Amino acid sequence: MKRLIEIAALVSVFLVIVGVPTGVLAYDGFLHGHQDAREITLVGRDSSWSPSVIHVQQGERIRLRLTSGDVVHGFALPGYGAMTTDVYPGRYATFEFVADQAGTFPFACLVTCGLNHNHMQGKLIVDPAGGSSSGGTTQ
Ligand SMILES: [Cu+2]
Repeated sequence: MKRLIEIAALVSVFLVIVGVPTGVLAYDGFLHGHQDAREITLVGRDSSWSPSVIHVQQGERIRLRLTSGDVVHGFALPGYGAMTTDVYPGRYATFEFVADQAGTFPFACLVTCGLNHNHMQGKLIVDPAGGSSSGGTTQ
């Protein structure tokens, strides 16, 4: 009987030592990791962004890749935290975030890049979870 209690105690300890970290990691992966981010590339050129309108679904993990096709631009998406960066030709700046807020969020260039710089704007449209959407990106 004593031996049976020892075995049960060992099994219990084993389950706690292995099971708890495994469960925590699995839960964390479920929340953050397993779903790969949807990658969207934005190109700044001739004082405009392509695409200028980005449609995503609320809850999607998004990886924005920003580059320039001509001169140095800047990028700001104020609706999603402090997403600002310079955007250089031939390089990629990357932001990864979860589109957790539904709505329309303007983005713009922050560097005076040409005569039409003030028009270098676009918008991120986050469709509410469960709502209908055409999906994808549009010009
Ligand atoms: Cu600009």
